[in-house]
Amino acid sequence: MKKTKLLILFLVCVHAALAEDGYKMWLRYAPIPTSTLLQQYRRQITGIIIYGNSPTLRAAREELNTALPAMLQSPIPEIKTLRNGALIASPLSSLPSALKSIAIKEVQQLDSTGYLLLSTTANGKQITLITAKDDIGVLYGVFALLRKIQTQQNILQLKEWSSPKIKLRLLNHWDNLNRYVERGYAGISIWNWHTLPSYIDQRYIDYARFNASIGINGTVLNNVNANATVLTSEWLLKVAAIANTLRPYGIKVFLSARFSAPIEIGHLSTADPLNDSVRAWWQQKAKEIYQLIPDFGGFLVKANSEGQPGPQSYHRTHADGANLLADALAPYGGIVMWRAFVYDPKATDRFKQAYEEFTPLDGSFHSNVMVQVKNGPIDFQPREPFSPLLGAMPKTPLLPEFQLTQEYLGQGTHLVYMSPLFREVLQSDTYSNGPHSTVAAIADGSLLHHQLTAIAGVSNIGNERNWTGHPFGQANWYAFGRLAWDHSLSSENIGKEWIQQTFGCNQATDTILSMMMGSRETLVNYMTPLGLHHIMGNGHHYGPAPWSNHAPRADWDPVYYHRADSNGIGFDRTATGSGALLQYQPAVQQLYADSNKCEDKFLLWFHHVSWQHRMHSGRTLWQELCFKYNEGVMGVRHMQQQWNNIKQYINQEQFHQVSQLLALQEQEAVWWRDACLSYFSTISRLAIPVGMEQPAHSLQYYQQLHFPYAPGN
Ligand code: BDP
Repeated sequence: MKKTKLLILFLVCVHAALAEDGYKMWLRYAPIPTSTLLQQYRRQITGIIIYGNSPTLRAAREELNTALPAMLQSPIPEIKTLRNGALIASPLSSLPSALKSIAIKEVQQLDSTGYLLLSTTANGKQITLITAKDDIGVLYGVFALLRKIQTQQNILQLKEWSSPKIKLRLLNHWDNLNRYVERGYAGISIWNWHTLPSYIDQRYIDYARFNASIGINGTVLNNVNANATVLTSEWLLKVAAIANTLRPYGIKVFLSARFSAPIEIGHLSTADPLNDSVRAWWQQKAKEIYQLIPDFGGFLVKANSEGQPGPQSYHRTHADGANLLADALAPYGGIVMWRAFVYDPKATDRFKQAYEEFTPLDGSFHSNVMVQVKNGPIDFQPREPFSPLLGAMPKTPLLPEFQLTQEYLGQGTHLVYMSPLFREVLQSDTYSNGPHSTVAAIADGSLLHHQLTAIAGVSNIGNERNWTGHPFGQANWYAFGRLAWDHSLSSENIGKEWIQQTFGCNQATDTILSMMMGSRETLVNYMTPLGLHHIMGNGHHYGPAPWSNHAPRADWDPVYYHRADSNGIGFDRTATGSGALLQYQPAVQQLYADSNKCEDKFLLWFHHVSWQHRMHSGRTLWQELCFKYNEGVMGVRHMQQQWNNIKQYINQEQFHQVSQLLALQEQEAVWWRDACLSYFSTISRLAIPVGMEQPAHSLQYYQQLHFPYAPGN
């Protein structure tokens, strides 16, 4: 006994002494400080019983064995018989009958992957029960209990059950096979294809743990700008090795499929979806995949978009293309996620295109096809109205796509907590089936009773030690998973959970939460206030370039989006302009149609208004624009102060890292403000109000900055 105690003490000291490099993210399992709560946990959990022995239950056991002794700083042995303080983690079917009858009522209410946490008495012993219909539910329950302990909540009278609202909760990796990550700001891809399938990096297992801990249950391994090589027999073995590693954690593997693969690796002369040889090729490919990966999830496809091949090259529709792949996967239960991210340089307004191309196809997709729709009509901007396609295809299950990697939100250097962005979109009412037709209700299938339900987040993960580059990028991965499981959770609660698990439960929590909660609005203010959008540098999308008008396509140019001229600024999308607003339901149109009533935050999305336009604040548009840009810069400075105030609670390494990043963010916020206002001031011929900080450089200076090696491009 003495020896074990000593060993634990030693381990605890080593744990504390080891520098926190962020690798463990929200699963740090730091020792709970001595307190009555710690005493309670120690009384409450004295031993572990797991009935059953599947790979998933072994993962659950391992997690408990790692986490509990570390947090409780006392040995928590595996035991065979019930005693006071037994923690039981097992699927309902494996429980002894006495326990089964205690839990059966609640478990029946769960879906196949939900979990139940219950404090109860059995055979006169006080126990904690984690149970579910299936092993994966048990693993989710284990993570839920560990989250409670990490966030130092009472676990005395647990009676809590939870099932995910959305069935498929997916990460989309934009990882190329050479490990370059498109729009990646956290190093290269974690998938080391070269050493697969023989070498299984510990990172793959930890990746699975992190994802399972927040309920992510699917991952698309490769970039939507796909390389057909991943579908060759040699590479499928590598994919199978990843699938085998992730499977115990309930995570299914999917691939981005290149539509022209039958030509590129199948040596056919066409990829025409109605051609018999092409159909046979995909069927054979699906068969091969399922022999290696029996639970393969399916394909994600970007077709006829930004130069990717697709069915339109053969005068076929998106539905023809999607159905081709869907038919090949159907015998095995696989699905196709067909992306609606399409736009044509000839279109009058890029905003309108996905809707125009896809709504006529509603009803023509086979039953295992989902259409994947970006959250906004343009492209993952700091703020967008919800995509009008969401709600406009009632016969087709739609799957909203968010972007966790911060392509347009400060990339690798800006602290931006994106949960408020996700929530803003999920809570938006599309009115597509009357009031309360929220995007969330479309995603979870409740609005139109779709059985296939999913949500996707473009991953922000790379091989940097802390996974996401910016330490606060972890919060976006975390929040996405938590909201995918339960979109009714608040950003505050999710943020608080993340902070406490990541930085410990201490007096810094409220300050960090306040930094996070304001951060997205702050970014919108210093980048694209009042409904401006897509005014970042061409191609790499780093930094401001509202003057830019030389792209190969007009709809890649900022001037296309802000339309500033001597009269005013903004994109008229009302009936008098491009008419994009008419793609929404009348109730939504009403919100935005009148430039005097439209919320400031969407004003320039829908209206071209004069520089003198009177804003809700009483200021003119020009004054308001200056005011907002300034507010953004001040917001970053405020975050810097807040961070400095909590220095004593944060470990040195992390404190220093975030301080430096915030300093960079401040410089870049100033740059955004000064470059944009300098430029807009030459167009409006109005001066930046006296008393406001004035740009340090001339407009020409900002215009000549260029970034040939900006990351992720
Ligand atoms: C844009 C990115 C581009 C992606 C594209 C997509 O700039 O790299 O390939 O989206 O989603 O945001 O397909």
